[in-house]
Amino acid sequence: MSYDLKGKRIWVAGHRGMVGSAVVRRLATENCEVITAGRDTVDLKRQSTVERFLDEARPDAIVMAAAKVGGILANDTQPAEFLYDNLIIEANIIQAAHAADVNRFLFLGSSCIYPKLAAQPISEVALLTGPLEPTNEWYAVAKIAGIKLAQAYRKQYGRDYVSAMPTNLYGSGDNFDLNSSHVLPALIRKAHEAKVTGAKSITVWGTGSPRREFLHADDCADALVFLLKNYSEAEHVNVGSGEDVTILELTQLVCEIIGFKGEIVHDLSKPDGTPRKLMSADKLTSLGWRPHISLRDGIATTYKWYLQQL
Ligand code: GFB
Repeated sequence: MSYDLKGKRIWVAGHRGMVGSAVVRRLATENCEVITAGRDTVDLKRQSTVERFLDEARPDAIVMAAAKVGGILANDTQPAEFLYDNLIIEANIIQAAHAADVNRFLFLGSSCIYPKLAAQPISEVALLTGPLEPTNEWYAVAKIAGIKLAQAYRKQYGRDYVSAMPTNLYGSGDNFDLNSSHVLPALIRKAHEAKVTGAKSITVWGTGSPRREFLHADDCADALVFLLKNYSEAEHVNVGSGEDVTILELTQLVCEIIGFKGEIVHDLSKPDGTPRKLMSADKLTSLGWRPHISLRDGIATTYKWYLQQL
């Protein structure tokens, strides 16, 4: 399968977010026209405004990077928003895409769709084979529904809608708010602030033993454009680096890159979440894609971006 992007009009929904902005940057190197719409133009939670926008904009393809996202604490404490916002946004966009006769669609999910205790590395067929991780089951259920919506429009209407499941992402444009962020931006901020204030320690949540896989947002965007051009099957595709580290190892790496030499203290009142979620990269690798940004280089450039924002 080959989908030629040349001359195509592509709407990147969620273009202000970390992933959406990376996709816009990546698409700028293709011979296509990128369409974006701010919140003032399209409220993605209102079906009529999404329908009106797509009816006028008439893109050839859509990359759906719009979502309510957050780290383990945000997921655990705002279940209503993580479930409702994500369900309504994806339902509105996918249905309106079909209504506006948009035949190519790339839906983005997350590695948390898989069962908490799935065999590692997790392959695509593990979906819906066991109970979810409780801290993010709300988000996971919404994302599973998104995969199924894309499959349903493919099955019933022959739409060329596909889904990609990125692993834990990080990079420029990430959220560094300590209550709602994912672990990597939180650690960058904590290590930086500890270094500049001369603090003796930084505090990480949980035991430090959970393992996580990380992928830079620019690598993710590259993989997404690759899939847009080369993939057309009902089954979703994992998008990851194929390697994972413990949260303690990650903390030590961040501290080394930033130059913080103090102690690492654990806050055991905070959740660990799922023990491990390393996805199998076999499917994407066999299609011909590989990541290019190492975790060390990715953290260093993300730290640079963070410093520029201060
Ligand atoms: O990145 P994170 O928030 O999300 O946390 P999940 C990963 C691990 O890092 C957990 C630990 O074991 C956290 O306890 N951790 C240590 C920290 N220190 C910190 C800290 O300061 N901040 C944060 N945030 N974590 C999310 C899901 O799960 O992953 C979402 O909730 C989504 O639904 C996302 O799927 C990719 O990897 O646990």
